[in-house]
Amino acid sequence: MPLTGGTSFTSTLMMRDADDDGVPNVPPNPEIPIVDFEKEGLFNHDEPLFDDMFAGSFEEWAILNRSNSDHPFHIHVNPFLLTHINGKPLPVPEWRDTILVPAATGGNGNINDANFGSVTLRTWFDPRFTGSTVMHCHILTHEDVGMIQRLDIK
Ligand SMILES: [Cu+2]
Repeated sequence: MPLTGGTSFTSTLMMRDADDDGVPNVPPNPEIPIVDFEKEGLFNHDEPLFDDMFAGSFEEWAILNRSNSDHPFHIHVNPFLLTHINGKPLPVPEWRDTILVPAATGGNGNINDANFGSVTLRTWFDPRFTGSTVMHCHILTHEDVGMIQRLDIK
């Protein structure tokens, strides 16, 4: 389902930084971000995002918005410490379970020339809670068309 003037919901990506290979798709399409990340298939509610999320561990995630709409990111179970918005550090990091990931800006109609919106957060998987949970866009019409991702914490 295309966003207005943008890309499909399912190509709004989230990834660990180490997964960002940055190899372009072929052929390039000005309405679809150039991506070839390990986690290109994000927003799969049937499969876990990563196979190696372990209770008791800390992780830092950058969540990139490669679309022309804001998307409120919401995660269940473990809140996170929000440290950056669009790469700018917050004066004081905030504990959240929801944060608006800003839309990409600029690009003159070519999403690949846009500056992607982003938030950076640190999370700790509380060892009291293992099993499956989800993160999703809190615009429920987006969630309902697929912006929801299963997480398995072992
Ligand atoms: Cu959304």
